[in-house]
Amino acid sequence: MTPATLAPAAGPAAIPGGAGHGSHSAAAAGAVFRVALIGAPNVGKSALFNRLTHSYVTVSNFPGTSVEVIRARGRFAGVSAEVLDTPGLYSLLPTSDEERVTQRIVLSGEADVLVHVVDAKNLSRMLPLTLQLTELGRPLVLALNMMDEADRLEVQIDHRLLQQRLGFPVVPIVAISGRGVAELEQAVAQARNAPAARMPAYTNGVGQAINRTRAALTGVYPVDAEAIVALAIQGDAEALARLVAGERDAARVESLLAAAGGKLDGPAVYRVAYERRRVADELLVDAFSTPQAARSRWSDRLGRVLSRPVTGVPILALVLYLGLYKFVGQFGAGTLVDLIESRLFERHINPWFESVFAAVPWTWLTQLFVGDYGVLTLGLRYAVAIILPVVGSFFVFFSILEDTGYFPRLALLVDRGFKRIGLSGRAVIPMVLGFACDTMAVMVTRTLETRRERVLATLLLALAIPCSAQLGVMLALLSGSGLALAVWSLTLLATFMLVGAITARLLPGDPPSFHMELPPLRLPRVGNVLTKTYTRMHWYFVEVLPLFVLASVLLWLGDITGALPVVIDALTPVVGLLGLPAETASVFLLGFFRRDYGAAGLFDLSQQGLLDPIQITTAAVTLTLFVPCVAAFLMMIKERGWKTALGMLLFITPFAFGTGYLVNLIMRGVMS
Ligand SMILES: Nc1nc2c(ncn2[C@@H]2O[C@H](COP(=O)(O)OP(=O)(O)OP(=O)(O)O)[C@@H](O)[C@H]2O)c(=O)[nH]1
Ligand SMILES: [Mg+2]
Repeated sequence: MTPATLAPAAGPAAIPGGAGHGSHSAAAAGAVFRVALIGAPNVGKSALFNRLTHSYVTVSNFPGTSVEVIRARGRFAGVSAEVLDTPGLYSLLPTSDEERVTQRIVLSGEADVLVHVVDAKNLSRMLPLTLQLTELGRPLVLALNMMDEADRLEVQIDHRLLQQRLGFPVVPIVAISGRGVAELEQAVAQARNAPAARMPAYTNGVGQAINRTRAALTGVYPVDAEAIVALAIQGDAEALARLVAGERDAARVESLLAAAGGKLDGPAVYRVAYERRRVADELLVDAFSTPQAARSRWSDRLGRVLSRPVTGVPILALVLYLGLYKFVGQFGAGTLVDLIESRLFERHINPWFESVFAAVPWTWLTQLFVGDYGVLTLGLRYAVAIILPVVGSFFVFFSILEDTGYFPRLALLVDRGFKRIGLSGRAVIPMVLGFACDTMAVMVTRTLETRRERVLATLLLALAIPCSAQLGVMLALLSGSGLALAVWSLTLLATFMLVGAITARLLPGDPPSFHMELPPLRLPRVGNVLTKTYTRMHWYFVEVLPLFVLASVLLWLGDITGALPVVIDALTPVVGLLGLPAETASVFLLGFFRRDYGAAGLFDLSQQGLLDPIQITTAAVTLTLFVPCVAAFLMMIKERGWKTALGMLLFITPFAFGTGYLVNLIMRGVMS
């Protein structure tokens, strides 16, 4: 068999008279050109992006970390360029929203150079996407990332041979250490002025179908129309729309595509994909091989242990116990909070603030800063003394788990249970991220394939998944009583399953399918864990502190205008129905701004000995089920639309209070 080659000399000639490229769109001010990093999920695009631009975007060991396009400046052989980090995709034929984002970037032609980032050890699986990218007729560079792992597994890659056959640069790199990145930068700088990549010589009717259709087109397209035609033949709606817009004749486009499809035996979507696969296999002859022996490694074995129910469930319980209960709950929310809150704030900072304001003659001003709802004594204290240590320790724990590759195994483990509530194992990632931050998680529901699944996941996130800040404070609050902790966790779990199962019945649509790539288990890198924790804490603070201050100011305003007592009076019978003392009314008011703010308030009350275990449980359950913070609600509106978001709010509010009411009733009944 003669290996295929795409080198310009032997490859198909450019179609004469073909539509030119769209103008090389000007990149951001000062940048001379634009580079887009494209590739499958979890191959290290973001890690490479951070190297190229010296910026930081999240890098995690699971597919679907990036769901948005991020842009930053880099330098390539001394020339400034804008670099785009994109959400991962398996082919240019998208199956979910975040893949669609990347497809749009690629088809819009805004990138002057495309860098296809692949996981070198899985090169064979990823090369068909390289071929699909060549169809765009853009300068292309293939970055073989994770060469460290490929070397360790003794994967043989002759990148020079491959480069010769492809006709564009192939550069082995290790994004996390920087190995080969300088060469890659050089290659990108050169590729910019080199001939563009060309579509390979597809046979079995595929090349003919694409070329014929292409030749009949008269419109002007931002990238080589071959790529768009190939996608349209495969039934992609976006590509079809582009063709119809370019030709201004829907009927003709349709008949052209029908004729092309007629040339293929079997469904076009598979024929075209199969053809790319075939050409890729030919290109890899003598250039790529994996040793069989490297297959069963410790990480594979451990991975199976983690995702099989018999062993996986106890391990999950252990991980939760050690990570959440011991580390976040006892160390973070116990030891650290104690240190900062009781030692630092109560003994030093608060008295100092108070003494400073004692000299101020205006009571209203004193109240604003150091009163009951003072910006300093309440807002700052809750944010810094209670929530900061809790979120901090949670983010450390979470980042470690993220980087090991445990989450995809967890997804496999719970897939069957999730099916019952209309979700697939894929939804595990947003759900787990919800424990870090619901706002972030609602955004990540984009990785789910159907709208039905996205709505379900958003509702469950808003209702039953407490975010890290809240979780930590709740754990600290509940850890005094085993019963309270048990009732709280079981109520949340039951709500999650029950509301999920019922909503899944009510929402029309098919149950989702599940396929998720399993990345290898890796030892977390300390640097990445620390950077990630720091970035998240920073982000959290920028987000939280203004809200806390705002809430304090509003409460203070209410207090001095006399409106607050009226609202609290109105709320008192409601909390009374839940068997809670009047003091909790203001806590619920705080919880309206952010649930963790409310949780911190509960923690405060319980430390003053104002709540018995039943009251703690009731208040904790109600507050946890209650809508997330204002930011999460805004994100729900942004991602799901205001009607759906408002509908969820209207359901969740009475549901939370109703459940609290029942918990109180049942516990009092049972315990009396
Ligand atoms: N060993 C090794 N690990 C790497 C390398 N590059 C990235 N990783 C790891 O691979 C995982 C995925 O990296 P990301 O940069 O988040 O991957 P991505 O392509 O942006 O993923 P998505 O955003 O999900 O599409 C992380 O755990 C990285 O630490 C590499 O060259 N060698
Ligand atoms: Mg990424």
